[in-house]
Amino acid sequence: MSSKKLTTSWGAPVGDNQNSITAGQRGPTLIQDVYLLEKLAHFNRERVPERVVHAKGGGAYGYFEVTNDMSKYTKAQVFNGVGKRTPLFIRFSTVAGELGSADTVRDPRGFAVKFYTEEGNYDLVGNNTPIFFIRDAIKFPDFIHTQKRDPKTHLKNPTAVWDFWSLSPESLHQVTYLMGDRGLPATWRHMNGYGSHTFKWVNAEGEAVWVKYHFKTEQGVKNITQELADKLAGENPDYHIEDLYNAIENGDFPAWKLYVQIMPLEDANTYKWDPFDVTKVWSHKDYPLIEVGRMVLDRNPENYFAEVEQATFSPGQMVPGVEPSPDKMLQGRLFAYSDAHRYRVGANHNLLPVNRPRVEASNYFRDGNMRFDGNGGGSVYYEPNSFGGPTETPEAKITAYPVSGVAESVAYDHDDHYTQAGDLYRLMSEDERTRLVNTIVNAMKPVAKEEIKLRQIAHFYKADPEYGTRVAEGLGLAVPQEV
Ligand code: HDE
Repeated sequence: MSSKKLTTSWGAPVGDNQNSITAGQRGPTLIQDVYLLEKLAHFNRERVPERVVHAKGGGAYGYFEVTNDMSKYTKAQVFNGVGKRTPLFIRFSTVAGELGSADTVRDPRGFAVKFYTEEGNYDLVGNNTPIFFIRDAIKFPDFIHTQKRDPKTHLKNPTAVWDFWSLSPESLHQVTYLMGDRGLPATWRHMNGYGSHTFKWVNAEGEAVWVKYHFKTEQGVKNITQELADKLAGENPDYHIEDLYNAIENGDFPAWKLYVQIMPLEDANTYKWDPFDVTKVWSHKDYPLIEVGRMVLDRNPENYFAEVEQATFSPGQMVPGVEPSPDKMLQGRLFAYSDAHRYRVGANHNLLPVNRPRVEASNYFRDGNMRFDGNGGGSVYYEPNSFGGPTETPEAKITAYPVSGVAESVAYDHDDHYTQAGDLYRLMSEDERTRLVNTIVNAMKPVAKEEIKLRQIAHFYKADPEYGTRVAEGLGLAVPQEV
């Protein structure tokens, strides 16, 4: 078998990859062994900063196929024309753990899809839950601090977790979801995905609607028990990565159906829930699921670092026909992701093969770290110009959207954090409720201050008196007397 010549990074043949150059057999190593220096120096630089959240994950390639034409609602080509196929890359992840942490911990799971559409990349960066803990981006760094390690002990800190949640009652719905059975998906293949936020779709006539995305697993939703999750976390911390990899290698391609909920623009002013509040869902009775298409994952990446670690998803990467809503979380995310990419991967992250659009990107951006393509060659590098440079597409402008108001720091005006959390509790079977309460009681036991526990119990009680009572009893604390 003929093998390739081993070379330095500058392509010259390597004479010896086992023995460094020394001054005699026992002499010190010579600085002139530049290959050794390069090898050690490159090794020191193998790590890039891990994602500050969603550090641990796995990815796969696949395609999306339209089964129901959406041109009535959006001009986005990816959702138009029955049978239309668009290649995609997906990354699943846990949120709070580090790169080497266990896959089966109780946590939301990231569900980030990059559609390589004919109009550029469209990233739908969602989770396996339709809601979130908070609803204003300004709270995110503080929230994540409580999910990560305590700066003094470098341990997870349940007191901080429940202190923050009990003082941020908008989290109650997502906390109930997370502490329930769906907080421990059996595998990534056995969970649903959600865009979570409300987005805007615009059709070719310029008519807009509000939209929410739901990916429903064709494998069926399957969860595991806390006991099994704990066992797997010890025995095989990479359980979910391995499961997805093996399923795809074995030709058992996982699939999801994509549905949307569509809300007419004007309903946003009168609907009983603020549709831009990501801690709330829209009732499926009010806005039924409409099928859009099917996502299939059929190819594993060739190289984890190149394709999964360096993948950069951003809710800001949209295509014509998809626009943001005024959701305050989404608005913050429009900045945060691309900023993370510039820091973590570099200003030219979109030139990397996994991130590069499948259509040619042509613009007046030039230079920057690791500009490894032709950098526009000798083409015109400013606009306006008289040299036939790339031109605008007026149809791709955002749709006009009237806004009014006074600039101020202002909260959402809907303060009912309890009805939907209570509805979720009441939807659960008796067994599920018992597991939910046990999980919460075990999670809250180590909280250092009784005041925090009581405050949180009062929230559970407001959602449903039985819910609050059972948690209080489990913790051996007083049951609140009134709502
Ligand atoms: Fe993220 N989030 N997030 N997030 N998020 C990141 O982006 C952030 C939020 C989600 O596989 C980071 O590239 C802010 C909601 C996924 O690469 C960072 C806010 C939802 C992934 C970031 C949120 C998500 C991330 C970390 C509040 C579900 C992994 C590094 C305004 C709808 C994507 C990076 C992947 C990753 C910020 C809230 C999902 C720091 C500021 C809500 C799936 O930019």
